[in-house]
Amino acid sequence: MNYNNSEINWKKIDEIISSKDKILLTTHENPDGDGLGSEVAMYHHLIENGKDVRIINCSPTPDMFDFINLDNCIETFNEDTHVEWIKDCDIIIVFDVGNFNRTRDIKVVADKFNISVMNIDHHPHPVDHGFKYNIVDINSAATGCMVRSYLNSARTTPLNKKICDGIYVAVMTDTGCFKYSNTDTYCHSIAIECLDNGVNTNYIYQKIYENSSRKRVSVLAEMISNISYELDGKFAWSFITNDIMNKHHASKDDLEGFPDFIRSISGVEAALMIFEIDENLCRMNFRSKGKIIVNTIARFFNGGGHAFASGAVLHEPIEIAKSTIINKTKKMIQDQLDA
Ligand SMILES: [Mn+2]
Repeated sequence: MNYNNSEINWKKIDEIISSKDKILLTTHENPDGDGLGSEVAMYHHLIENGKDVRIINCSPTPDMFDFINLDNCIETFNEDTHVEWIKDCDIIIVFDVGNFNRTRDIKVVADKFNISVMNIDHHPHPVDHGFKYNIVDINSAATGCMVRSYLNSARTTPLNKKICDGIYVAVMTDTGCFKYSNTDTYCHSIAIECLDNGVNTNYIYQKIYENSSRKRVSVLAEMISNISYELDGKFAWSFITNDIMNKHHASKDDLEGFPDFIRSISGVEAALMIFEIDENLCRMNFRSKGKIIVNTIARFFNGGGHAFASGAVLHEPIEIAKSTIINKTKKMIQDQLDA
């Protein structure tokens, strides 16, 4: 089955999911609100339908999402305790992954035991994506919107609050609180439905966006002081080294939203954050206000993502990576501006 950005027949997809009894749900490493919210929504739907279902991710759940992790339903992969359960699953459903490799240990287990995998995602995927069932809609604002569409076909009863909490988290986070250019009427209709079902939207907003640790603010201050402007201020970028991270005892979770912050600057069309991962590896995250396509730049560095939000890694020490990335990015943005 391959719905690669074509009209999706959710009834057919439900026939497959309904026929399975033992189901693993998962998402990409360093999970975000869309991946986690999609899993949680699907989990509560499948539990209601009597399925043997678990959520197991390759990375831990960031603290800010604790409020949807009821009864610790979101587990972190542990080779000693989970392989035994996963190995005879009827199907694995992965959400929001962009690339199957980003499920890390889960993909290793899926491959080893030859388990069927269904992909539900709004990222572009390569032709050889490796999924038995590939369900992709790159026009969907969030994977959570696709899960909502699935539930519409799969259920005859209204969504319960637990499902709505998951859907709302997914859609709210991937639309930047209904602000980004991907926000459409469907996103708002989902928000209305969630409000009608008792979702406490302000509580969720505060949990996710008004919960900054002091170490995050300290790292943010360093990031801001490191911003450089290029191309008459149309392109701005900054970086975070491990020295900065260690100085403030910060963790990866503290860096959420930094690329969006740079994009928010007046006159900036394209934003870039470079993060040092280790002495020979950096991560880059691009954001665009809508004029510059940034996944082409990410793809040059063997990464991927959406037209206006993308990323890649580069195996170079950060001091070298900075000039490699900035020179190429400036050139590719200039080419788009000239076109
Ligand atoms: Mn997403």
